[in-house]
Amino acid sequence: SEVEQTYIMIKPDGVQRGLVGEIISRFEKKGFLLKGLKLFQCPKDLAQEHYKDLKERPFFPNLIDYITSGPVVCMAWEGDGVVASARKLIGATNPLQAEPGTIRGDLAVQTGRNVVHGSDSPDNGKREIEGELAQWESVQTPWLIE
Ligand code: DAT
Ligand code: MG
Repeated sequence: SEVEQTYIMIKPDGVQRGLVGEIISRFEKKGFLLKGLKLFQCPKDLAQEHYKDLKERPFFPNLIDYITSGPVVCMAWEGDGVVASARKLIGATNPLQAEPGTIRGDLAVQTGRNVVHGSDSPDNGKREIEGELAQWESVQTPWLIE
């Protein structure tokens, strides 16, 4: 079976607040592998597609305005169990309910400004990354995985 990947996106508030390095560090230190990264201005139609499961919710227009309000940092992270583990590192959707030690628990206060996205399943991870990754092998791999 292929190695699991998750799509992590630092939202415009995370970029504007200078939290890019801090957030990347948490995934690096955990031992996951960075397989892709770009700074990207998300167009409205792609934001609507990304959050299409929420399109009937009252906050949907605000969510789309927020995600398209400035550049985001798009990343693919790889490792065993990375999807569920990244969700734990990120913390609860509402930052006031997120545990201290999580990204949202430490760095955010409002659901509508919760600094980071992480895929909720391996299938969605695959779908949200959609190919176009450089092929490379990290020298860390044999020191992380026996
Ligand atoms: P998560 O980002 O933790 O996977 P989600 O997929 O349920 O949460 O929702 C996606 C984003 O939509 C979430 O990060 C912030 C926004 N959102 C969700 N529920 C909300 C609510 N009740 N009020 C305002 N924004 C909300
Ligand atoms: Mg989600």
